[in-house]
Amino acid sequence: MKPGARARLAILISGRGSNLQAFIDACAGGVLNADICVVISNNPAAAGLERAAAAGIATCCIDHRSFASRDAFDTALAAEVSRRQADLVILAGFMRILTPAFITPFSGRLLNVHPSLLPRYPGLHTHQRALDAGDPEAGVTVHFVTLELDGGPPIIQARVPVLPGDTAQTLAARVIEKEHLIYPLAAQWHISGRLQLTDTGAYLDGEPIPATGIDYQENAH
Ligand code: NHR
Ligand code: GAR
Repeated sequence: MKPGARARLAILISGRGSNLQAFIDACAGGVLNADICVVISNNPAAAGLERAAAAGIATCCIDHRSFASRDAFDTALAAEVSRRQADLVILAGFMRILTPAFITPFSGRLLNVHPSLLPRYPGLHTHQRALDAGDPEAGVTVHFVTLELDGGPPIIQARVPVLPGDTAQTLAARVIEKEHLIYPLAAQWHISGRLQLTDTGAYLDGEPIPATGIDYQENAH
């Protein structure tokens, strides 16, 4: 990418697309020096596809159910992202586990937002698991995607309190507000060349990022 050029983002979704909306807003509002070149869903019914179309963004549905294997699905997904010449791939509520056929070509340019304080609760049902464990706080992590599910190096993490009477739904609503703040911020770090993934982990401005990511404090970035 030429210095100062607008980056091309491919955003992968499976559902509602509120994180996608945060990226649409961040691109339009100048927070992100980027354009979304395509929104891809594995799920034809994803509401996020309509948000993208409403914003004039190219959409594409690659239904995993029409492929014989994960590998074949991932190969088709990778071909679409490559065809759009994306600089950075954003998983935004994308619900299919990815194989090397997708991870390898985009390694270092592939981010995910996961709704827990990793390394706690990789995988699914994170909010219920935090409640069941009696955790006093919960949160969200943006991380580089590697082959290890939700195990790639964290970039940034934001915390919220767990409040009396919380359900998985009320907790999720508190967490997702933070997702919408930290995910575009991490993407902008990547786009501006500040963020790197190497064999020894993730770096911001050449400094190793702590094992649980940079702690997001509002008004302090
Ligand atoms: N792929 C790899 N290789 N590494 C990661 O870190 C990934 C990934 C794919 C998706 C997102 C992740 C999350 O943030 C993500 C990270 C789906 C599942 C899952 O179990 C787990 C974690 C995540 C996404 N998916 C089931 C599957 O069989 C399907 C579940 C469903 O359709 O509801 O793929 O939490
Ligand atoms: C978000 O909370 C995201 O962190 C989570 O799904 C939600 C998607 O919301 N991701 C995962 O659980 C990935 N397995 P959205 O579609 O409104 O952005």
